Amino acid sequence: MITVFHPDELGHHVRTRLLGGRLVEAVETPGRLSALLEAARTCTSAIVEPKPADIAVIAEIHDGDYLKFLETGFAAWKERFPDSIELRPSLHPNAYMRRLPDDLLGRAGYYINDAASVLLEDTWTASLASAASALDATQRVLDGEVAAYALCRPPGHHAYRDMACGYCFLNNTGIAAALARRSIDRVTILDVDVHHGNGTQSIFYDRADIQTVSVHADPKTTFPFYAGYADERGAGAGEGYNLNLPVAANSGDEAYLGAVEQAIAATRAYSPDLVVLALGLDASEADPFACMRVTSDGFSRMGEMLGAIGRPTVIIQEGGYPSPILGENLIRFMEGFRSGAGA
Ligand code: Q9C
Ligand code: ZN
Repeated sequence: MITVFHPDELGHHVRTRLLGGRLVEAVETPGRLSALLEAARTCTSAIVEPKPADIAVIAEIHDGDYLKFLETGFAAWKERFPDSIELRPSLHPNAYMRRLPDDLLGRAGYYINDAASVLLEDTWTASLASAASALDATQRVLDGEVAAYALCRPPGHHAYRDMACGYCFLNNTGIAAALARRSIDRVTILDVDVHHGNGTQSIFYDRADIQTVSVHADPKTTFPFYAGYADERGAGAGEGYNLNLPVAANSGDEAYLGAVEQAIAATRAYSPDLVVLALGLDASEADPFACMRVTSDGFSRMGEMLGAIGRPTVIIQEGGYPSPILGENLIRFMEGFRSGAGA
């Protein structure tokens, strides 16, 4: 299996995160990508650069004005606030008021859901590079590779059609699925990141051609809080094609892998032509978010179970934050995946 990665993904260096009313050290950093890249050098056969992203595929998943905001918003912000180093809005629409205004501050709050999703000068180029890696890896699998790994950063699964959320700007797995749907009929996006894939769920909620399945910490206690419950099953033509498998916070291997097994059963029942795997490693017992207690052995077993689905698979990196075993967890996952796939 090859790794697809673009050096522009090392940009977008946000220094801080807001926690408990204070700015503390960021965790979604270029450094976490370097750790994953070093691991990928040992557990995959080669690191290759993607070709530039096809914007037309991205525009199938995201709103055009939102994309323009990501591309030009920081420069406009800089003009208005010359001393500012980052675009981080402090007010947002809600269920009672959600018109799109003209003013930049108003638009920034509209297009960015939370304080975690900070826009910098090079956020757009990093996000485009991340999506390019996802698209390139997907094309390789469509062309006949059994599996490919897209080392994506920024991550994507919290990003909505028109809203950045939870460190995510472009929904990489959704964009990968859109490309795949140009040539195949059925795609499953299977998400094992410890956080619910709320953006992905929203984008495909009313569609039957792209099944969305997410295993995650119960949103009653864990970000993104407002979505990810088991009774969210899809709507209209998409009814029955969204599956949420919340797991109690602080659970270990047995509970988390039990939910992954259910996710795999639902995937097999749908019988997709291609699986897009949203691979977050933040269910780790050592992850700084401390949501779940999955061990390195657990990631190896998870990889084996997912490899054994036996479908062409694009593995797309989502979360997973700095810890002494972040790289090891990727290596163990990939070893497991290869052995499960019989490759
Ligand atoms: N105190 C991904 O793993 N901050 N995103 C939560 C809770 C956002 C995680 C703060 C966490 C986003 C891709
Ligand atoms: Zn996550």
